[in-house]
Amino acid sequence: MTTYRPLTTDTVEAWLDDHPTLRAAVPGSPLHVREVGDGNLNLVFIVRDDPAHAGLVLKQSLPWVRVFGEGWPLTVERARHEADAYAAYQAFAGDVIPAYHGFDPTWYVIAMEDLAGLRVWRGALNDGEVHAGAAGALGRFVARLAFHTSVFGMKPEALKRQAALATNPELCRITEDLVFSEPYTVHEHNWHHPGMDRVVAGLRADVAVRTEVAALKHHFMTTAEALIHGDLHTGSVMVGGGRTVAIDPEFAFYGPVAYDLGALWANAAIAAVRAAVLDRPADFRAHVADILPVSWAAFTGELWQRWPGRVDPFLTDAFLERWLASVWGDALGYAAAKAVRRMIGFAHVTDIETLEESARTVAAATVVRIARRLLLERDGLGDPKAAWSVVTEEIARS
Ligand code: SR1
Ligand code: MG
Repeated sequence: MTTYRPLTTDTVEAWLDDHPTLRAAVPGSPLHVREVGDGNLNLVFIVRDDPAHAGLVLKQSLPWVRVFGEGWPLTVERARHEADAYAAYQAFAGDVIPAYHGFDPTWYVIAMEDLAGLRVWRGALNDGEVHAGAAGALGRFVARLAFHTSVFGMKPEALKRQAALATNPELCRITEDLVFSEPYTVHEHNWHHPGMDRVVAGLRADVAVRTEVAALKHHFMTTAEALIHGDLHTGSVMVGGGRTVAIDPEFAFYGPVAYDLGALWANAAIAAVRAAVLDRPADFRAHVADILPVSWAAFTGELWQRWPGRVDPFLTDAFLERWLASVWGDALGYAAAKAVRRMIGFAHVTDIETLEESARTVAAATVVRIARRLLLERDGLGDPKAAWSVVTEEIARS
């Protein structure tokens, strides 16, 4: 089997027969193979000897966008970027990434840990589950990648070589278009609930909003700080049994660290709006409200902890203070852009789309109001309390 073809549940076992090291992890036959990919892009197979026990996960990129079909071609190279990101993150991320077992560059298949017993965080939040350690683990994860893949923790020559290999133009282009440009224009990819027509028209006509988003897009396209995850929303995180795992780093590239935090915070705000609509209990709403402050405290705390080990002592403590302040403001901006795209762009989220029809428009409009204020007021939002008060105020208004 030497040429690329999309795998199926029927061909996975034969593929594994050609990969003896991986086959040793699931030696039985016939294997139990389920395709469980629920993201926008790829095939994901859970392969087990015994359906009740963890086996192996195989993830394969398709030469198109899965949820759109062959009419939207997309390079299969994204699987290599994901594999390379896992390989780089292994050195410092501990069990906050899945155990990585290797990459087949012909079939564009990544082999990794079967996270049996864990579930996607978005679904857990949708169901009102509390996973107390998740926000802290993710804040520390972003800090670690911000340190260990950047000039903070790498020699400049090695960093530049790694950054060159991590150039990920096709996936960056998706973000540049789907997150930053398209939601603010009339584009065939976009859709929204009919009750949102006025909100959407107002946002698109708002020159101040467009200028802020243009500045964020420019920042995203020109800032090469660290090997960021690139798509760290709650659908790219698995939780359970006290463990938090960041998955799906196929959008990884040398980009702005603030983008990963912004992705997380956008989805925290969206989860908060859902929780309010569903009148979830106070402890769950407090848990969602903690995601931003807890992840930010974990992020800054972890960076300060690693800071004495930085490669270049010319970068002073005062510099780190200044850099963190810029990350804070940029992350709020990215959170706003990421929230808007999930309400009026191509890829929406189940947090909102599984609400009752009548609640969806109100919820989506609330998210857009939150995002607009974060975008335009972020210079005056100096700390997590101030930032989250925008979320609670707009929820109270809806
Ligand atoms: C065409 S891909 C749409 C979205 O799915 C991924 O999860 C990324 O967020 C991307 O923007
Ligand atoms: Mg993904």
